[in-house]
Amino acid sequence: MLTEPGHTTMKIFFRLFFKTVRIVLGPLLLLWERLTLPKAIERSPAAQARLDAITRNLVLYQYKTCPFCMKVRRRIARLGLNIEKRDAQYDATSRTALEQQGGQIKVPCLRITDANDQHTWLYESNAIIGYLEELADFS
Ligand SMILES: N[C@@H](CCC(=O)N[C@@H](CS)C(=O)NCC(=O)O)C(=O)O
Repeated sequence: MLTEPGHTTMKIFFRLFFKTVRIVLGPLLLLWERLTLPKAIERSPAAQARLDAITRNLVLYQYKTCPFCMKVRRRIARLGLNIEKRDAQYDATSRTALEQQGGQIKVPCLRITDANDQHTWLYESNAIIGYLEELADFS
């Protein structure tokens, strides 16, 4: 089916609008995040080491200024988890991996690697937070 010209114009307009919002609000959002990042809950060094061994198998694909990613990053900070983060917006390798292996360009996405080196790609901020909370609870 052919795309209507009006539809294409609207798409371009929205893309530019959100890009502008991101450019203007992005630095402010990052500053706010840095100033208000929650303090990590305390746990024993042994418990932290156990948790670190588990979270070594996790990678968060994200955009710096995506609000859903910020929500997940705040929870990661609060839970005191050490999780590698990859920029799927500007880092071409990460973006391609997210699209080809995860299945879609949507962030946040948590890549979970199992004992057989198989990856599961978990999308949706609430699902990721639920998964991380369970990990932190059981460790
Ligand atoms: N319901 C999703 C929403 C995620 C979402 O909309 N992420 C946006 C960035 S803020 C996205 O990935 N858009 C696709 C793109 O930028 O190409 C969640 O809670 O994780």
